[in-house]
Amino acid sequence: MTDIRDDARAGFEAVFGRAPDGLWSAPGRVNLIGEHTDYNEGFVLPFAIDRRTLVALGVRDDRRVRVASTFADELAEIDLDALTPESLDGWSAYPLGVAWALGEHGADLSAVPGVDLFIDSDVPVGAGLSSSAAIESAVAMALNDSWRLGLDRPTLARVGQRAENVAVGAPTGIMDQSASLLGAADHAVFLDCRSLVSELVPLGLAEAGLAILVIDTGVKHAHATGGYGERRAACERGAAALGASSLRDLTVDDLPRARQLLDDVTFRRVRHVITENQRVLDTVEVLRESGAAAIGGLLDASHRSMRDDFEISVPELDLAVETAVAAGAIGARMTGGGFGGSAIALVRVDDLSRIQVAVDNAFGEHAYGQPDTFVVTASDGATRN
Ligand code: GAF
Repeated sequence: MTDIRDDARAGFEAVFGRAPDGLWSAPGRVNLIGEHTDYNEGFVLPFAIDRRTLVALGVRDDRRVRVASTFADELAEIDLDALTPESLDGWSAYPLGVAWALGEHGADLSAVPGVDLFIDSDVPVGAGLSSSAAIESAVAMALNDSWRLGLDRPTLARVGQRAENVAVGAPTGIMDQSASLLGAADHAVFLDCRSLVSELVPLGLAEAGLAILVIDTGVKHAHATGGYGERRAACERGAAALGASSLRDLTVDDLPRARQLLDDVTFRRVRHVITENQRVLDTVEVLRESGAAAIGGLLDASHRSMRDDFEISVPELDLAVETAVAAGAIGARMTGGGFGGSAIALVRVDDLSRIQVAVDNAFGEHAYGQPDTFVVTASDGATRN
């Protein structure tokens, strides 16, 4: 089996006719708990996974930036002096948007050289595992190092988010890029999305004989269109009606008042975010005091809240979650932005194959396409390879 690093180097050489100067990589992520809380300045608990995006980079002697990848045929090309969000579209808006956003976050790009980039990835696209944040984080690290910009990882996470918000046009929060840049093996990233202070929380899965199983339903989602932005708007509307600058400022004690002041839909959106923030705090506490085997109820409650209150699940995700739990998973929930993508199940290693078979069978019985199921491990964040 060839290493994806060799593939990225070979891909660079095939397109650009020379060896790259360096190789960087950044992982996708699974969110253990804390969904749609990041843009509400709340709490999240994702971890970086062992699926990565590789960027091979070669410095040029002019100001052109050229990007090729394994997931698109065309070579995108632009002059650094012409780089604006409006000049970007398609998949290359992710990497080129990062180059633009670095300039927006204090980097002086007036004298940096152009670069050739080749991108390869084994993070599945559209599966809710943050393939886009993995591209942004890998490119941000590669350019930060090559251009000697000296930006720290939390700033690079904001650069990636800015690229996604402005160049790609998806109104997403800071969670995915933070997981990709700040993750560490066997740990989850507990991030306060208001202060951007983060802490690594040990997961201890292997020692406890546990694993996280990803169930990729194959239902594709995109956050630049549709429900994601609508949910974000509902949260902002709810916070404003309750006199709060963000839902982070509200707790479960505010729910009776929210019930009185808000229409039913907005109330349920708000209730999800408020209770989900509390579930993140509870999960961190339970992980520390009792270990991962004790967080199943919190994962299940999170899924119900997303299904019933935030309404971002789909039948395939519900089936994955229900089947996994019925077959013995300790807990399960959809992960990521929703409207498709993946569920995660916390399982005993001994139960893994039984749960995988149960999920496959259930999808077959419902005549849904076969899901892709695989174990992920918590891995290190973005790095130079
Ligand atoms: C997507 C977004 F990119 C994140 O910022 C976050 O809002 C998540 O959906 C939902 O928790 O992954």
